[in-house]
Amino acid sequence: MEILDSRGNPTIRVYIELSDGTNTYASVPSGASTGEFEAVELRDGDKKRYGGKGVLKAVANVNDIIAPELMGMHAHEQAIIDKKMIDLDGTENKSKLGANAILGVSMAVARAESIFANIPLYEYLGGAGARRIPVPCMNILNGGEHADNSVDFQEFMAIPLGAPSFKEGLRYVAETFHVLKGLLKERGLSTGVGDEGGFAPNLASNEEAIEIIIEAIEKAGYKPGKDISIGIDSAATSFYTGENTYDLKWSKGGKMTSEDIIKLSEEWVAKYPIVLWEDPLAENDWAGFKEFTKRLGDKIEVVGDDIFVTNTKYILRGIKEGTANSSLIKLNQIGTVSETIEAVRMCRDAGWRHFHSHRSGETTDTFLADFAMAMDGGHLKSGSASRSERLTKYNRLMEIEQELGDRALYYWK
Ligand code: 2PG
Ligand code: MG
Repeated sequence: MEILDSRGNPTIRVYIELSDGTNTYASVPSGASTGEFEAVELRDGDKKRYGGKGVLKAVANVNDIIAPELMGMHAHEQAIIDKKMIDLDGTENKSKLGANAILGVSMAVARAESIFANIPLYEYLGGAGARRIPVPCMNILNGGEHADNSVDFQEFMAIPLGAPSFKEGLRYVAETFHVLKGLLKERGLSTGVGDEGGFAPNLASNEEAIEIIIEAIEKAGYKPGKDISIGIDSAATSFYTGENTYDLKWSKGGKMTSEDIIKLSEEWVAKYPIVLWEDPLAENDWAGFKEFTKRLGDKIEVVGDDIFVTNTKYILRGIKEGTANSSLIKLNQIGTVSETIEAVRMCRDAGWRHFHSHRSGETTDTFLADFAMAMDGGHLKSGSASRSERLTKYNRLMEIEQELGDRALYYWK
């Protein structure tokens, strides 16, 4: 069925029933700062409904094309079911049936089997070794395409590396979020939030975002770089204007080249407790990315999101060329659970990290929490300490940590 996501746009929810009566469902998220080569999210294009964003065609593809083909298959045959849908679609980017339709089914199948087997989803997908709770990288200040403020970089994350457990880590960064609100208020700045629940104030520069977050960390009683570190997702494709030009409206530099961006990043990494930087350069700027990694890759995690789109074809190129040292992982960028696991496997084999992520348009589905846990990447991002579609994933991880008790692990690297 068609449901609405956290931005009020249609998305798809897939219901599934097994022959023993087990039934469940899964809902699919949707991005705003999407990579050019992401699998295709099928939208109706009928301007009379939701400005063309309806997903009734994707729903029909599930009901009329996918469902009859899967009837009689076993829900534990995830890879076979996913392959079947990939073949049914027949395109390279899932544009015929829609990655939203296919992923909804793929997730629902995994969840149904875990319920049938009476094993938590993270354990079904990750085995008995799945006991490390990912560090929450909390995006407490939003900019770029996720807000309408004067900050070019999309996400500023507080990362509680020094916490003894997930629960404590979440508390560290949630407290920081509340202190940040107070600081913004004191300065007469807006405390309204962006798409991922982080504040979206009009600041004088991108750098001011880092400085005010560090101030909030300290005021909350934590040590920057020890208890809580910083991560950035520039989502640089969104301000790349072509021909080696990045148009940063809110930096002293203004129009910058790749080299200018790298120099600025080096300054920031030397000055601030930054441990992770996602999409510092645009998705087509492979050379810039490589240079960035050459100069900063031994100091921080360099994550490719739009450039790799959770696709082994691009991750492999990145591994060969030394483009990054980590890949963002989003189920809906590639469109099936099995292919997402392949992307993770490729990262692991190369000694890369994999950073698990929600989308800016989300639902209250908690699949991501279990999936990140199962893949054992050590960290995930699910937005800020506001908006329930963000917190539901963090809360699910607290639940898992409690369930695991002494078996639970919490560390970054
Ligand atoms: C990103 C994501 C999630 P979107 O760029 O990493 O934070 O944003 O879902 O809009 O692509
Ligand atoms: Mg990103």
